[in-house]
Amino acid sequence: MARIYEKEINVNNYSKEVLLDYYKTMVTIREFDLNLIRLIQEGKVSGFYHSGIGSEALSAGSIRQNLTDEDYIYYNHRGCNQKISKGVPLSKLYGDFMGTLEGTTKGLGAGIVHSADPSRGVLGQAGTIGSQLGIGVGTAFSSKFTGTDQVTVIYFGDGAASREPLHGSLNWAGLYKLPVVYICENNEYAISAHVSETHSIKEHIADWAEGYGIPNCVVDGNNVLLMHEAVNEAVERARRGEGPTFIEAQTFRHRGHFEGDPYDYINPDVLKDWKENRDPIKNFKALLLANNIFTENEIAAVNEQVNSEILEAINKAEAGGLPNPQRIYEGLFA
Ligand SMILES: Cc1ncc(C[n+]2csc(CCOP(=O)(O)OP(=O)(O)O)c2C)c(N)n1
Repeated sequence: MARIYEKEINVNNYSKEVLLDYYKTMVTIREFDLNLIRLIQEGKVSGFYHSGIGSEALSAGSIRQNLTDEDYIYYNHRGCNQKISKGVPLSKLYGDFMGTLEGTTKGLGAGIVHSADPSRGVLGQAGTIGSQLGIGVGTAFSSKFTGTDQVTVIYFGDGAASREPLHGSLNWAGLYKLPVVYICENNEYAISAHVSETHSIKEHIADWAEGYGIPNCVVDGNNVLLMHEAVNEAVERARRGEGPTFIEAQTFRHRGHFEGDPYDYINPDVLKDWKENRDPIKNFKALLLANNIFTENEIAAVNEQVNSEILEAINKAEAGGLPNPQRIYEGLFA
């Protein structure tokens, strides 16, 4: 049975600089998302968008202080949270949504799931949910056999974890002790299907890892410091060559599966509880204020700075301009 990850955390053991970085990253993720939704509503961005609001701590905590540009991540389809945490410039992400030359695909457009930034180890997702579980084992293999200390982190949802690619991936990573950290973003729903309707395992998704001999745990994914600690142990373990770890991070979506989903299959009291009592940013801000690490004024200044960086990024993305038709032939090999 998966271990519940618990640890006494003393916020004073973290430097103010690091705490600021966590707070700013989470606020940036949320404001990026809210502004993207605004752009969709204004008709400036089209296509599906899967909001990551409510799960900011999961990405910021796992990535910011644990991974370098050399480490690889495969994000999930709510993955702007992860791309922002890994340092992909906001203008490039907006550019991909707008289809402008500023985007990582330089005008081909990408929406949420087809962007990549190899210079920061962001290698993409895959067309179908869970496919990144197989591809991630490939990069971990390359790191192991070329003798680097790079770690591959694979993000996927509870729905993706109900598919077969998880098992092939766990088997291979367990067999070869590959430097992989599996992070299952368990927000309880795959579109409208509750996790109890998609998994034969009745306790925790992390229990799947048990059969493959892979250490595993269940962690509160909305607690940014706890998330950092759990992933730190897993990353260090992978760097020492001791193999993969499976982390099930519990969280909840504040919005529907995609923008436009009425989200009427959720119990409103449950949603209210997550928003009011388990919001990762609200709780982290309260912790910082209660410990006199930041003042209200300092927090307000960070929020203001984030807002101006977001607007600057949107302007830069728009100014990138649309590509000419010749663009589709660039990078074409056959
Ligand atoms: C193989 C495959 N089946 C179905 C889909 C359509 N689809 C996209 S997201 C999604 C739900 C995924 O749920 P989960 O993995 O829990 O992630 P969440 O949306 O909750 O973050 C589905 C069914 C797909 N992209 N690929």
